[in-house]
Amino acid sequence: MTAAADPVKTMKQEVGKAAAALVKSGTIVGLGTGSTTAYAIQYIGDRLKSGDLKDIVGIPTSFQAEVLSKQYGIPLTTLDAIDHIDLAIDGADEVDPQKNLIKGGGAAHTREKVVDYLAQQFIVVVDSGKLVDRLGSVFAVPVEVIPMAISPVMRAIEKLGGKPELRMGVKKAGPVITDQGNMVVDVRFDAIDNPAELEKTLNNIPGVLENGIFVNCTDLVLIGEVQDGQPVV
Ligand code: ABF
Repeated sequence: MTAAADPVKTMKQEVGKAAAALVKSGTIVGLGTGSTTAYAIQYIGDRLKSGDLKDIVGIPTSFQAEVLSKQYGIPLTTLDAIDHIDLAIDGADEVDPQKNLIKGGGAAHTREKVVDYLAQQFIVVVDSGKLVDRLGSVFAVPVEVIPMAISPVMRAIEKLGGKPELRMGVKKAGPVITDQGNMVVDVRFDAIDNPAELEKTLNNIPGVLENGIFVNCTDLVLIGEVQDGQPVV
């Protein structure tokens, strides 16, 4: 007896497929991180294999994205070898009505922000559970910090009214370490009324490398949901 398909997984697959369908031949594609974008990477690979898509190169936003892209046969390049990115596809942890995002649940937001902000078109792939009225309602703001500055950064964040917590590994004991060798502090705020302002303030704290607030950069949000047990995008 076949196991009933997991509607959430199927929905993520549909969202990823919809994003992959928007990739044009001969373009440079930013490849995001997370489980939803992983399906977009898979379907881009399928399109290359079928010949439906040709002559693209990818810019991965994390080691995870790099490994997946190689697994699915997507040729990769680096930011030193190109002068633009045509389209970036990436996930998010929260999306507000102005299409501002909280990203970084996967501790990859630093490279993601470089690629996603450079892209001429940035597409976000999420399930409907990521939609919020105001950023910070559900997800804490991830902040990448150089290890030697963890203590003063956490004090500075508390002065801003945030509640910082060092992100610890789930399987591996000790703090999560980013692809850059830094740590992540997750910060809860009572209310984020001005995401653009907070994004600048956080990044001005000495020792902070990057935070997971993404503002004024998203062109299209593809939202998946499950209706009557069926995935809808
Ligand atoms: C990544 O995708 C992160 O910035 C974000 O936290 C995550 C969301 O992953 P998923 O699609 O698995 O919910 O880009």
